[in-house]
Amino acid sequence: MATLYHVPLSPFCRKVRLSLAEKKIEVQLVDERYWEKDPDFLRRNPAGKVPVLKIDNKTLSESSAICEYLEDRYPTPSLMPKGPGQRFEVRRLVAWFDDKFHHEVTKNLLYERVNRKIEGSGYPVAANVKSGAKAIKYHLDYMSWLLDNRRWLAGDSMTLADFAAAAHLSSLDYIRDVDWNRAPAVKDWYAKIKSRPAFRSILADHVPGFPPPRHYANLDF
Ligand SMILES: N[C@@H](CCC(=O)N[C@@H](CS)C(=O)NCC(=O)O)C(=O)O
Repeated sequence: MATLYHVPLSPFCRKVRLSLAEKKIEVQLVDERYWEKDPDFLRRNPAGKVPVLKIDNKTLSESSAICEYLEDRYPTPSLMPKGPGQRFEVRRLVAWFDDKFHHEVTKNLLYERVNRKIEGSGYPVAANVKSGAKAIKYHLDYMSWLLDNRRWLAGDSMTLADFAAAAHLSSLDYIRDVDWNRAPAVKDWYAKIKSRPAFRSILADHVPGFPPPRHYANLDF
């Protein structure tokens, strides 16, 4: 069986968990306190970051490289379209969420409110939280604009782009930082993706000291 070293609210780990679950690959989850820099962990990934996936006698890191490995090795069901233009769009959007959204929103909200407390690195910096709360509005509006023209974020089918976005938004929803009323199209998209069996384990997450809101695991909101 595969083993994923992760932290429950990490969007990068969640993206990999969603890919594994959608492809029905059984996985054992191991909580990794990456900030403690355990030598065994650093041997598995010298970059010192989660996720790390052990599968097929390999130790893999970097969430997008992992997801593309899974796509190549376990192609069904596919989370990547076939055409070069569509594949480009999926990769562009995965980078949008894992780079831009992560820096502007996830770091400023999730890492300030949750990671600082768990890692013992002080109180949230109010200016960062304010900046994240402002930036998420722009991102929700951008997603709404995409979803006005498409069924899924990158086109007609569900892809890794949807999992990247849902991974970030689900972690932020866990701490009540998503104003779903601002973006009905995004809310509908999230309700659709959240009701997939692949999402179950993510909706069952409980981080001690941070109880999720009631709607977090509610499939109809
Ligand atoms: N580009 C990496 C980013 C992973 C990442 O930043 N993970 C965070 C947890 S959400 C981490 O392990 N941070 C530890 C560090 O940066 O030292 C990926 O996609 O896997």
